[in-house]
Amino acid sequence: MNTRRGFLKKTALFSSLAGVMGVNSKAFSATGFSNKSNKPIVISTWRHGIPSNKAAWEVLHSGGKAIDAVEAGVKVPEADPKVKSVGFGGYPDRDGRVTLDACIMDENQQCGSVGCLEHIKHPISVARLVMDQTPHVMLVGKGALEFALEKGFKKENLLTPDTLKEWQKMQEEFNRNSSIINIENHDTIGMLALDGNGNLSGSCTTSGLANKLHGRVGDSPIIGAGLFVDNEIGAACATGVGEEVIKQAGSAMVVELMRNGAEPEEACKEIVRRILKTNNGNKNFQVGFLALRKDGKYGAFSLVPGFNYAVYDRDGNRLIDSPFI
Ligand code: SD4
Repeated sequence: MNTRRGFLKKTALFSSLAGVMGVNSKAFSATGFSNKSNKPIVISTWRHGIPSNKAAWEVLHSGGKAIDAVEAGVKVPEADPKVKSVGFGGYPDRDGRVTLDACIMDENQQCGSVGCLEHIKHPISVARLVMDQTPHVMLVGKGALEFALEKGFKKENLLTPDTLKEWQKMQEEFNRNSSIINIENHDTIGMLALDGNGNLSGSCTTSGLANKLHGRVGDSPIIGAGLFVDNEIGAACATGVGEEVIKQAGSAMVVELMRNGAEPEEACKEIVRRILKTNNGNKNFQVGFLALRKDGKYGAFSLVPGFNYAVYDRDGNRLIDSPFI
């Protein structure tokens, strides 16, 4: 019975059952989800989340901190040339340059970020140093590169022969005046972790939209858009067309909705709905959100089918298809 009366009836039934079973009803949320935390846990976007989660889990399982787990986790696809939308081997911009965006955020709401960074394989570790060793949050372009080199990172060519070949083929398809994102072509990794001490952290790293204008920065390095962590409430990250995510302050809003009582999936769905609305119901692109609540409950939602995410908790590491509109 899907009425208020039905809800009240179910609530009453639950309360009396809890009483009979000697269960403390305060141990359950309004949705019946146990407040006992599902921790540690790490979740991340797309199929390459599986090996990334594995690296993060090693940190979490040995008692490490969420912030170290989310850095170690996303370094896996950053170094993998087969992952064409993150780090080394990522698709270049319209001018053939690989420019990377990344950010990281910890349980104290400390954060660091780099935008349009070239020649550095692990932008997430540069973002971590911006957080740990500077009074700033964000460094971009030449300044970010200079900072990385100063900190001992190696300057590398990130464009692999394989990616170059694909990019050259893409040029025939793309209109040179716009950066179109193909629905299958966005594999940003966003990762959220809750450690054994109950602390949350997140990371996000990408080469962004293939064929973007040089200098374009997406949502992924923007705190509140591509990633947001509030250790009292939960964390969220985004994937897909970054411009749409930025316009909604997507990840911060997902966390805010959870603060106001929305379930993780429901919170993600609401922001996807807002994006759909501002696009007048047009669905020829993809956006997806992933959320992890303080108690370890997680959820996701995307605009169109195809988005999946990896979850590693005490039940193992698995890939889950996201619901969509
Ligand atoms: C961006 N959000 O730069 C990224 C694109 C992406 O999975 O690959 N998302 O807009």
